[in-house]
Amino acid sequence: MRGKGPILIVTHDYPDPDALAAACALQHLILVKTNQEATIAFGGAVNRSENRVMVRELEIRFVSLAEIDLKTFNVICMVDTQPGTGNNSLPSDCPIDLVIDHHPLQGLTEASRWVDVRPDYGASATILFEYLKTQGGKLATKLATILFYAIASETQNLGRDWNRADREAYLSLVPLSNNRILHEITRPKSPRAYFSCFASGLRNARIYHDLLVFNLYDIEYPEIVAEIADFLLQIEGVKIILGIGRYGGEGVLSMRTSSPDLHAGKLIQSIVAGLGTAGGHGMTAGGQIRPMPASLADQQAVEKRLVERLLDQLKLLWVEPETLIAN
Ligand SMILES: [Mn+2]
Repeated sequence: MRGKGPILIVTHDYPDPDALAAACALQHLILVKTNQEATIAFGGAVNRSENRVMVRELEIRFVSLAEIDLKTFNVICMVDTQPGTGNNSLPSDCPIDLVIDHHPLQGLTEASRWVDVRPDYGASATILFEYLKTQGGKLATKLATILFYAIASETQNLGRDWNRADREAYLSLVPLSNNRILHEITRPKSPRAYFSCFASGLRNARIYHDLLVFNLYDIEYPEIVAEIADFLLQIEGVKIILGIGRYGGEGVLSMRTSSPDLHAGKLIQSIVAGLGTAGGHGMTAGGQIRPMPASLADQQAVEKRLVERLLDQLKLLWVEPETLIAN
């Protein structure tokens, strides 16, 4: 990259802490090695309260992908996502120079010059941590805190989809991180509208055997589906969650399971086939339905189709669902 001119780092839309941390770490590495300030960009926004505090407290700088002219960049990097996955807003014909990710390898990625995809890793932040470690030098507190929070939140403190490298990175980052900021990030204040959305998720939740499905219909921001899915996985007797919402004319799907053998990433791909894009890891996955119809009845029809496919994949018979809480 040295001497090539302006560098862009793209991550997935509505980035989570892992995507932001991987982008910041790559930006730092590029600065140290080439003395150039790379630009971080993505589609959508950062909405989840925890992530907003993280961006503010750790001074993460980024721009909206919609507002930049791609032609002004000579080098394009991608982290925590890959070309053609459907969860980033880079045009699919845009050549990518570097891809670093921990999701399963995509065919289009292989055209890039630097490809480092490690699906066995719990976090993209762990991969970038290894790059920084190899370069030597001390990690500044802010960057260490960003990386630590990314690994902690992505793996739920080494509880899901983690490997030995994640554990090593996590442990070496503990003494370097700012614990006051970490506390502020993990205990953020949220607007009242967030709690209404939670309440509608709880009221809507229906249980088929050990599968729980909830539909939030039109939502104010897409990240809320994954957050409620994480929360509902704590219900006794529930092994798998499918969360649904609608945002910007698209369906937002989130899948969570407490049994990695079910492989959420493969399951969600099989139920979304022909309706949109999806992917993920053993215990967490996400997807997009394109388009998601606007009327309530049509959204319910899409949901019914997804549930039927999912029950089929899980080899479960159709049953009348039970509601989670009495209405
Ligand atoms: Mn990630």
